[in-house]
Amino acid sequence: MLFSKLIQKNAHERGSRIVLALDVEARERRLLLNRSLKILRSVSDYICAAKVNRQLVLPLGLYQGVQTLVREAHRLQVPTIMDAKLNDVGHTNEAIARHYFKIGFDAIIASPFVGWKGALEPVFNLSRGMTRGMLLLVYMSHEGAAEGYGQTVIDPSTGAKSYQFEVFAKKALDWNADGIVVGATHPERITDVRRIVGKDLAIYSPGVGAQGGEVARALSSGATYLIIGRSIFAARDPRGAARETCSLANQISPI
Ligand code: NUP
Repeated sequence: MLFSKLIQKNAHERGSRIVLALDVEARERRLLLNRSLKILRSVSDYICAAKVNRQLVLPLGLYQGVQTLVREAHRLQVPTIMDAKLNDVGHTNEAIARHYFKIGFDAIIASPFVGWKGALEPVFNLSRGMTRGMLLLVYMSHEGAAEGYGQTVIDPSTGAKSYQFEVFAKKALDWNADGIVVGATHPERITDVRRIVGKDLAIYSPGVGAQGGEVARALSSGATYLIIGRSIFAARDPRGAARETCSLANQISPI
């Protein structure tokens, strides 16, 4: 099943638009793996996917470390996203993506700054061949995102001016991405991007809670899924926090 359909199906079945960001920390490897597994199991009813980034891959290792987590997520019927923010030349992007797909990740996040030819094209081809998903960063959640994603750029062939994020949103359509990432801390950018991509492309929005973004603003601006880490996993009761966020999201935008 296409990744976009897989996550949509799961979101409907669980009644949740929350993608859990598992950025857990611990002083040693075994503890880190156990803590991550515990959080994943405790909130799995209230999430539509789980996301891992290199903060976890580095201390745990991929094979046998993160792989254990991905297998457990799949046992719980939770799709997994690798937040690799791929941004190298094609052959290394492809080799990196192959490792992530090999251990079972259902989708990978990439940075569109590197472009298509000789950079992301091989990864998109690989993902299509393996029926996995590709998500593209379109406007990040941090303050400095404006320095790159908010720049005014000039199309070299037509001379037309636009914002960098507008170009990326259009590329996501051209490249047939399975979803895009736009920060919840910039709800007006979510609205702009939604206008460009139409209603069908999923917008994944990180930055709710710990980074200051709001569930209601992000969803009413057009976000499809919310990527949430610390305000769930670092809560005293992660399951309760996930349940509450889920029901708040459903009040704003029922799934
Ligand atoms: O623009 C982005 N902002 C962001 O925070 C793109 C991301 N992928 N993320 C990720 O979302 C970040 O790496 C982290 O895993 C998660 C947000 O976590 P939190 O702020 O909810 O704890």
